[in-house]
Amino acid sequence: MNFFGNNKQEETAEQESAADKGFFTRLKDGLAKTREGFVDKLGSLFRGYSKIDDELFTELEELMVQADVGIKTTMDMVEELRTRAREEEIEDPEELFTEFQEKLVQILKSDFEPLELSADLNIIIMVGVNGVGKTTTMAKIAERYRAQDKKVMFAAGDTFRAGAIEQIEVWGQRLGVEVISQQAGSDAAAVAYDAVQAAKARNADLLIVDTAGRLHTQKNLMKELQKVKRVIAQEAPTAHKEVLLVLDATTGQNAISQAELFDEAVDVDGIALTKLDGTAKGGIVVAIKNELGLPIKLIGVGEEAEDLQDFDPDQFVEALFSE
Ligand SMILES: Nc1nc2c(ncn2[C@@H]2O[C@H](COP(=O)(O)OP(=O)(O)OP(=O)(O)O)[C@@H](O)[C@H]2O)c(=O)[nH]1
Ligand SMILES: [Mg+2]
Repeated sequence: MNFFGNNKQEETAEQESAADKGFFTRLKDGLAKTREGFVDKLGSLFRGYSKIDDELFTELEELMVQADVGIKTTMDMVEELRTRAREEEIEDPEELFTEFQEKLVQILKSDFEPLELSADLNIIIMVGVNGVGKTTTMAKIAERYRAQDKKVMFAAGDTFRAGAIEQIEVWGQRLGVEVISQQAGSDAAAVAYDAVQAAKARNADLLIVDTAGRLHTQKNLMKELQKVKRVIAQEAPTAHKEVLLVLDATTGQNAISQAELFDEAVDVDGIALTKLDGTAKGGIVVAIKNELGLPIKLIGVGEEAEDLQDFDPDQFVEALFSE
């Protein structure tokens, strides 16, 4: 079965042949910077102490904040570890490290919801600030479902940035995906309207709507997104609809405020977190899970189609902590 097929996702490191860079290896490679810049340091920290004291907790807090776990989540986690150490009379720092990892899995596991096509017609609206990876992520999603013989269509809803329509048309040609577009500068909601009619007429399984990057603080542009969403809801009432917010892992804590404002404006259903391969601060995953209450559906760990993966908390933690 193709890379994106479901059974591949259950593959373990041992089952991968050397020739086929499989799912787990890609994940591990993609998280290399975070492993080196955060997890290895955590290991050294816990191993470097012979007893558990305030200094250990202070150093732990510093490491976590540096890795973008965020102040709030860091404080919550460290407080809980202190309590556990006291109540369970843990004296060995390495045992505390195990507790730490368990807590991490627990946070990451809440609301585990992968992307799924659950209706006859499924519509994904890609939203996010400029340059986070909306268009490439939608191409990667399309490639996944094309490989499962689904009929996928694109709506060229970024009518704003120069070259955006051409970019999506190039992807469409490369992937064999029909693109519905209008000329540059036209109304994004009108493109969405056309695209929904076309998707219904062609019995598409999945329509992915690109949108222009916008700052979460630009109120008028957020209104435009609301209009796109409204038109889609009116024209495709029975379709399964998702607003997928794309966040760039390298932007750190700013990603949290982006998510809050997009969620306020258009009710985000899930997050695609891109460019995890480009940062040592993968702790942002923990902050997102703990502070936003929004499911991370997909993670990007590289530039290739296969580098867009379902976010699987167990695999993620295994890839982070494996030697
Ligand atoms: N390393 C890495 N690069 C990525 C990943 N996802 C996207 N990119 C790169 O990020 C850059 C921007 O991607 P786009 O898809 O054009 O971003 P966008 O959000 O559509 O940008 P605008 O349309 O300008 O708002 C491209 O060079 C992508 O290849 C990822 O997971 N890892
Ligand atoms: Mg784009």
